[in-house]
Amino acid sequence: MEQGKRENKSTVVRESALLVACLLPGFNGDPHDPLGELRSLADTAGAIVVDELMQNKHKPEAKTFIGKGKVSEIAEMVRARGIDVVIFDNDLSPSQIGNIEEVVGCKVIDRSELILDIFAARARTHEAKLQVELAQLQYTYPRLRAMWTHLERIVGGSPTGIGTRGPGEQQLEIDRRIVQHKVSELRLEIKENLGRKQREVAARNKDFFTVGLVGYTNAGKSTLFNTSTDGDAYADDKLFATLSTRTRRWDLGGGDTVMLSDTVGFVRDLPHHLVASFRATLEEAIHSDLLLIVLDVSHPRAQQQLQTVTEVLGEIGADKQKRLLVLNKIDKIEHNADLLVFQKKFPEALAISAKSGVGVAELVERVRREMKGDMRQMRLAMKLRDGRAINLLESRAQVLDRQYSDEEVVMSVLIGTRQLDQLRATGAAIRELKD
Ligand SMILES: Nc1nc2c(ncn2[C@@H]2O[C@H](COP(=O)(O)OP(=O)(O)OP(=O)(O)O)[C@@H](O)[C@H]2O)c(=O)[nH]1
Ligand SMILES: [Mg+2]
Repeated sequence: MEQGKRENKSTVVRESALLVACLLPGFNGDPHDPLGELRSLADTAGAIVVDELMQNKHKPEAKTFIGKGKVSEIAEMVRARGIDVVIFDNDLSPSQIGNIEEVVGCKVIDRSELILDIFAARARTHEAKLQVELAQLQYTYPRLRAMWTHLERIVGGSPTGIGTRGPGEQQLEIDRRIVQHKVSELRLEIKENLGRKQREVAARNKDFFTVGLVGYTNAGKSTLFNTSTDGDAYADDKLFATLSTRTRRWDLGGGDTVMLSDTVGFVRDLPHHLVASFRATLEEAIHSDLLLIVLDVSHPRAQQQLQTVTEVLGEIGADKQKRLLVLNKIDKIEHNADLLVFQKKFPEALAISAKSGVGVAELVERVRREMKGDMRQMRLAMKLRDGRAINLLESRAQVLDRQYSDEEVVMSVLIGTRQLDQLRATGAAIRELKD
């Protein structure tokens, strides 16, 4: 299942890159290191960052986004340092890319394209590959013609490297009609997958309390997933280490089990096509009973990352369930004040280190509490022939007493209110006896 049939059409090429950011009012990245995240993204994509350039502006130029003088400066740097690709932190229009490429004489890509490229290289499952392919086609569609002519002129033949992966060189040549046909085919396949996924998720939700791990990329979701379950999710100090969802049993101890899902990380200014096509991947998170928002609280931009995560959760429609904020990587925090700020603002939040395990026991207790709801002592009656209901109750509740009659068993149990609702939702016929 992990290895889809679809071949990855990309090859990672070590290209020398120049990073460019045009800082506009309202810039929501790191003011102390505005190119920090783009640098990590470029590095993840396999580029070698040779130089960086920034410009403050009140508003972008219509033709080239950054100023004319800066474009000449870039052209100069490209020639002097043998740069293969110029990567913009801003999102550019197809014609802006064309205009800049004309002057600088090498490939120009923007932030969205870079992110798409990383997703293309990382996608492993059939589903993730379909989604990336669709997002790439939708993204490149408006710039299809411009791109092809420019690439031909610039690289003199088949394009290679960052930003040219994906739909592939032949597909850039083909008629737009064919691309559109392909887009609707992919949409259909993804829709069918989504339908199947929704049925799977609904079935699982009937039997288990489900918990979704969400958060900014590199927050430590997969690390927490691995320590909590026997899951072997790939965790690495790279952006977008995880691209598809994994769900595993999380044994909370004391006979309590929930289902835990690890998901793709979020990033600011995620191309919106990508958000839409990754909906299926996030299905588990959208419909989980509880969301754990994992935040790298040691990160200088933790506040903004949390905001991005909250926004994306709204966009994908994961806004109905209870959320619990998990402040991760507390072992890495240099100034305790940084943690206190969050704890003061979010008194409900849990501070943990997924790596060392500090705080994980408290997290388990909180999840258990969420899963069970308020604990109550009750007397519940079930038909003896309803073995499933009896089994469920025996395994989920603390049974204090059992009284059998010919047809019924009456159990005195200590059980959470939410837990009882869940048992009833499975169709188990459980009758409450009032004293
Ligand atoms: N110091 C420290 N490092 C951590 C902790 N948790 C995770 N890490 C490290 O942070 C990096 C990212 O961890 P992952 O678990 O891959 O992060 P993720 O949220 O799954 O990232 P994506 O899959 O890219 O969204 C890895 O190098 C982990 O070892 C922690 O509590 N403390
Ligand atoms: Mg991960």
